[in-house]
Amino acid sequence: MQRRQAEPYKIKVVEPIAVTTPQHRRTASVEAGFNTFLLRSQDVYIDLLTDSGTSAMSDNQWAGMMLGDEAYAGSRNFYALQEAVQDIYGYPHVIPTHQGRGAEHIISQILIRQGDYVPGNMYFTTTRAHQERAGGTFVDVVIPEAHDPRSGHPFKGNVDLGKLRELVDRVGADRIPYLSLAVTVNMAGGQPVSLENMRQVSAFCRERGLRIICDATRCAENAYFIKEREPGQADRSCRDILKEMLSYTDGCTMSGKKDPLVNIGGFLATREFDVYQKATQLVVLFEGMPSYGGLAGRDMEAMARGIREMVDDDYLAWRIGQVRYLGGQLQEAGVPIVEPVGGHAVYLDARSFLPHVEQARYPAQALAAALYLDSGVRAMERGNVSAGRRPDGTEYFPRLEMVRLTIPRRVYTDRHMDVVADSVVALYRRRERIQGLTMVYEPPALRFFTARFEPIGGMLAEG
Ligand code: PLI
Repeated sequence: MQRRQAEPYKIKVVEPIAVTTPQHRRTASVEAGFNTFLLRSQDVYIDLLTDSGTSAMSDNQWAGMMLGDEAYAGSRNFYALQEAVQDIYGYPHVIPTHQGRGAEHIISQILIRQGDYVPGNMYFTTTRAHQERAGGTFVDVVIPEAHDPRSGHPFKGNVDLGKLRELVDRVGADRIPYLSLAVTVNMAGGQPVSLENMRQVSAFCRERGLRIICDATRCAENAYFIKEREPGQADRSCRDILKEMLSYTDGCTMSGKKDPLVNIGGFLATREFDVYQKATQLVVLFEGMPSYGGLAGRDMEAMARGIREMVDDDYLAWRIGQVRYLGGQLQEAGVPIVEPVGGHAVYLDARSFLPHVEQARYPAQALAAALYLDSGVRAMERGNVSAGRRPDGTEYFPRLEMVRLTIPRRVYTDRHMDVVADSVVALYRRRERIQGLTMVYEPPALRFFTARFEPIGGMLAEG
C-alpha cells in the first residue's frame, strides 16, 4: 500500500472564505463581464486564478518582515536579498524590482533595438509585451510537443535547437539580443526544460555569440522535475540542480511572487557588469534606488528568506504532488487536461472540453466563467483572449486554448482540491450546455485583464 503524505506545514493563522450561492455568483458574473479577473475576491470560494503573489508566507518570513530596515538607501535587507540570489541563483549582480515585469521592462529597454528578434520557448504575456514595446519581434522556438496538450514529453518546455538555428541563420546573430528562456514554461502548462537541453542551447548560443536571459519565475519547480525525470539527477538536491541550470544563462528576470513565496517583489540579475550598470540607470527612473527597486525593506527580507525556502526538496515534492493530485482526479474522470501535469497548475484543454465552441467564441473564457458559476472556483483563461492580437490587428488563435487551475503555494489543502475536481467533473458531464462568449469591451493591450464578455444566447450553462 502506498503511504499517504500530508502537507509539510501546520496552520497557525486562518483566513475565512465565503461559500457563495448560485444566485450570488450569477450577479457577480454579470458585474464582472464574465471575466474572472474582474470578480471581487470576496465573491470567490476557492481562488485558483493565479499562483502569483498568492502564496502563504512562513513564520520565518513574517518574522523577517519585522526586521525591515526602511532606509532609503543601503537597507540591510537588500544585502540579505543579494546574498540569497548569489547563493541560490549564482548571479553576482542583483537589482530588486516591484515584480517580474519591472525587470522585464528594464532588460528589454537595455538590450532590444527596433527591428530585433527575440526567440523564446513560448511567449509569456508580459514578457512578450515588453519585448514588442522595445521594438522586438518575438519568435517561438519551443519544441512542437509544447503546443500539443496530448503529448506526454517529459520536458515539453525544451528549446527546439533546429528552430533557433534557423532563425539565427536567417536574421543574423546581431539582430538577436538574447534568447528568452523560461523555466518552467507557463503557457505550455507549467512544463519544464531539461538540463540536457539547457546545456545544448547554451553551447549553441556561446558558439554564435548569443546571450541567454532566463525567465526564472518558476525555476525551483523546474529543478524538481529535473530531479524526478532526468536520468542521473535523482540523487542531487533541487538547490544544486537549480544552480547548474542557471549557470547556463547570462542573467534572469524574476517574479518573486511565484517560487520565492512572497506577495510582492521581483528582481533582475546578471553576470554582465555593463548590463547591471545600465539597469541601475533605468531602475532609478522607473522603480526606485538600485538597493530597493520599488520594494520596502521588509519585502526584500521576506523574498530573501522565501528564496531559501523554495529549494527545499520536501516542500517541492509536496507542492508538485498537490498539483498532480488535482490533475490525477480529473484524468481519472476523463476530463481533457494538458499532460503531463505541470508545476504550478492543472490546465483544462478547452478545445477538447468544448469542441462545439469555435475559438472565435472564446471557449476557455466561457469554461472559466462556467466553473465560477458552478462552484465559486475562480480559474484563468489562457487561450485566445490571453494571446491577444498581432501588431496587424488579427487575433493569434493559439493552438492551446486552456483554462488554468493555478494552485497557490501552501494555501489550500487537498480537500480544497477535491472540491475543485468535483466541480470540473460536474461541468464536463454537462459540457454541451456551455456556449461561447462575445467580447463586448476590448482594451488595446493585455486585453485579458479587463475585457468584458456576454454569453451567446444570454446563457452560459444551466445548472
Ligand atoms: O506578475 P509579475 O510581473 O511578477 O511577473 C511576470 C511574469 C513573468 N514570467 C512568467 C512566466 C510569469 O508567469 C509572470 C507572471 N505570471 C502571472 C501573473 C501568472 O498568473 O501566471
